Amino acid sequence: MTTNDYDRIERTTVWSPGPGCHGGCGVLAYMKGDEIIKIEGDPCHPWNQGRTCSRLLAYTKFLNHPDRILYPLKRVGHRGSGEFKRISWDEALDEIETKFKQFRAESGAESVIFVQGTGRDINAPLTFLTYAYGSPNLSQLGLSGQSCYTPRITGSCMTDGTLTVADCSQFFEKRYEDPRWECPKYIIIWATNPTTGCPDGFQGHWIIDCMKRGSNLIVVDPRCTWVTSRAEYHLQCRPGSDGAVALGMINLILENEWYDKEFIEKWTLGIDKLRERAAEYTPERVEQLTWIPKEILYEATKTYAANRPSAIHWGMPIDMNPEATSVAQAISMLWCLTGNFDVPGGNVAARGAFGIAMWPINQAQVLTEYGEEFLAKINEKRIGAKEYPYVANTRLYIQPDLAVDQMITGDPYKIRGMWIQTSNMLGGNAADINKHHKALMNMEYNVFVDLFHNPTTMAVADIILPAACFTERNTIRVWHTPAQVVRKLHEPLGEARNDWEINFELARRFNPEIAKKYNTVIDFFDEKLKPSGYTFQELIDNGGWVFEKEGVSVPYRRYESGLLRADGKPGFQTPSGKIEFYSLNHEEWGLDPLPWYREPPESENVTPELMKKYPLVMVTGRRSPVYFHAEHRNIDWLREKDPFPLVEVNPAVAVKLGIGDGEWCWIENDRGKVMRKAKYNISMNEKCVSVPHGWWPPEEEGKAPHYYGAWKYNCNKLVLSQVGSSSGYGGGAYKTVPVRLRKMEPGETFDGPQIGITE
Ligand SMILES: Nc1nc2c(c(=O)[nH]1)N[C@H]1C(S)=C(S)[C@@H](COP(=O)(O)OP(=O)(O)OC[C@H]3O[C@@H](n4cnc5c(=O)[nH]c(N)nc54)[C@H](O)[C@@H]3O)O[C@H]1N2
Ligand SMILES: Nc1nc2c(c(=O)[nH]1)N[C@H]1C(S)=C(S)[C@@H](COP(=O)(O)OP(=O)(O)OC[C@H]3O[C@@H](n4cnc5c(=O)[nH]c(N)nc54)[C@H](O)[C@@H]3O)O[C@H]1N2
Ligand code: SF4
Ligand SMILES: [Mo]
Repeated sequence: MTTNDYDRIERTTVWSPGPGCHGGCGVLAYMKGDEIIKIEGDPCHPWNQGRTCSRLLAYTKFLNHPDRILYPLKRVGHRGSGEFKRISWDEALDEIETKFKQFRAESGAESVIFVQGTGRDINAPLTFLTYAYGSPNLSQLGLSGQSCYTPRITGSCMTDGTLTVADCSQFFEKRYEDPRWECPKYIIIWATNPTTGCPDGFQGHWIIDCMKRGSNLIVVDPRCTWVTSRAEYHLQCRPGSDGAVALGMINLILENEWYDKEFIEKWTLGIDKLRERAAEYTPERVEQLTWIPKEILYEATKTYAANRPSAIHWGMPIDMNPEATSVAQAISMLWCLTGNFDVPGGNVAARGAFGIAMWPINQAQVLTEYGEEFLAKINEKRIGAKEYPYVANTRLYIQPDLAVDQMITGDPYKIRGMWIQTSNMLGGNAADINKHHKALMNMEYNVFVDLFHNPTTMAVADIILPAACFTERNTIRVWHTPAQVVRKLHEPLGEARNDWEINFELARRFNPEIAKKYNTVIDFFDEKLKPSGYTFQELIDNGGWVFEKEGVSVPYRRYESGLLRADGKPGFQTPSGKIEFYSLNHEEWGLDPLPWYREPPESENVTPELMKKYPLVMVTGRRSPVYFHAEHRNIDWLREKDPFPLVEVNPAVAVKLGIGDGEWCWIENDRGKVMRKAKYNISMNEKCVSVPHGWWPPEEEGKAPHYYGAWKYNCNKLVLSQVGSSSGYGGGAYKTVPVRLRKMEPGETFDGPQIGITE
């Protein structure tokens, strides 16, 4: 590219449509007129310091893709026919308004469920719309057990009252140069592959930056990855056994007195009860449960505890553990026991810049944002609030497994309409896609907001609104810091619109109070940004981002100054104000106050007969660097790097089954079968196979009954749904699926019924 190819470079930041991400990178857009020629990471932005992922680099391919939906569409044939016609925005919004108002008048606002996928820039606009309409049912429907992020957030809050993250200096503008920061001596990378995605507002490359500055690694992962190959200790655990790993480590720390006595005496509650519980997790028992040799667990635990400061960075498979909130509770105790809470180089409390909460992630924020009366009101009808204490008392999501049942049975009340924005349940998100298909078919009216067709829109959409890509839209971000803007660089293609603007317009129609309060969505952003001292436009003029200088989002030891509690008192946001090794919330809610380990619902220890029939543990959903979930298979630059739906298998296992490297084979269990291409991987545990999720090749037939091959390749067909923690959050069994592999005979193809295989 020469300087003649572009006429200017624009600076912005990224979140969501395009790379598809949890966001954060600073971005340089090389532009000519209204066209983006090329995109790069911004070297001046403290978050990514110039680095970025392949999906952002392929952005122009995504933005200009010929299959993008650019106009509102209305289904004209039967569901699954693939027949849609273009309609105007006015027609689309009028129709949605009329239908949803009718449902509200006839059946109550709870008869509409509002659905999102993962944390793209959607939590805030969706919360805004859901409560403007008046429904209590805000959801990540499909995500069995609400098994992403929420269990970690809510479970760890029981211990220390907050969400913490490994301290890689991300809360300081000068990053590694800031004198307040210290490099962690060890980082435990637990159930995450940070260099592949940048989940939960954390860029994986920060780990490498810390390694360059001296951090050593301990990795807890059944698989070998880039980080395990550089780790001092690789704890190769049995999938789903992290609770036992954590309790085993707690036991070692307490037995050997590797803890921080002074801190524990002053700031914590329940150490003796914890000691008693942890003693049940002897090294021998833990080795049996986790497959980790006890000597290695001993050495790794001692190393973590003896080297301060050290940090733990954790990932989503923890949320998919059985009893996941309890696992999160246990792991969070490790940083509390070892004096690594909110200290330089430890686990720091993660707060939105300037304390701004765009959407509440814990009870304190729910109450500050909405108040007790609101919470009591939505809990009357919120799905799962009566059954599950965490649903009622922590975050605002409903319990997704109960919701899908209710969509089918109508019990205790009928669900009539769905608003689905950033979610592709049948293409990669939901466990047991047959059941979700049935539930969605049962709805009277399904509205989607998306950029492309996918198996779910094809199968069940009645209306689709076209969403804008990130350079076509304005938004703000405080996850976690700095506070920053994503700004519109050019007009949207066709008639695509910013999710925020779509939701804002409908919110005004559903709720006149909103219409009175804000004229535009920018008014809302300005209100949210007030604590920063900037308006939306001023923040753009200031370069696009701002760090809080001192205050709630600035580490360290904020428990001493009262910054961690809503009432401003020193201590922690727990009922006792202390770190609780024995949870008083749990005691009140009738849950076990101490952490405990539960087996996966199907495993060698609980269903040995089933394991004889299906001897391999299928661990689904390891992330691909070139795809975000079920997106991007249609981007040729990305697809060529990872072209096929794979099953990674140890050659010793595959050879015995007669399956050659690169050959297609079947993965099956009692719930069905899917096709995959075998990839030999000598580092795979012989008892496990790794199967990436989200596969529906867009080049295959989209109409019923094919749905882009979702029923052929989507491993989630084999995943059990309806399992969960006693808390209500966590426990989706996506990582612990008993299966067998079978050679595909010549001429054999996918001939089974594509839908309803288990019906
Ligand atoms: N490129 C890309 N990035 C993404 C995504 C994407 O689809 N693509 N998705 C985003 C989303 S929503 C999420 S939730 C995050 C997820 O990202 P992470 O939380 O980092 O999870 P993964 O990258 O899936 O890495 C999980 C690692 O945990 C291991 N693992 C599997 N089961 C277990 C287990 O039971 N115990 C332990 N200890 N380890 C286990 C896997 O082998 C894998 O190496 O990534 C986000 N970022
Ligand atoms: N087997 C298995 N399944 C899994 C997982 C696993 O580990 N194993 N991981 C699970 C996890 S952790 C998660 S979070 C879920 C995620 O699941 P989802 O978040 O549902 O991800 P996708 O399936 O890619 O569907 C996202 C849809 O949103 C659209 N989209 C993308 N960005 C935007 C936007 O900004 N606006 C709008 N309106 N639409 C947009 C995309 O085009 C796509 O159709 O998947 C889960 N599925
Ligand atoms: S996925 Fe991560 S690296 Fe890629 S653009 Fe988004 S924030 Fe940046
Ligand atoms: Mo996720």
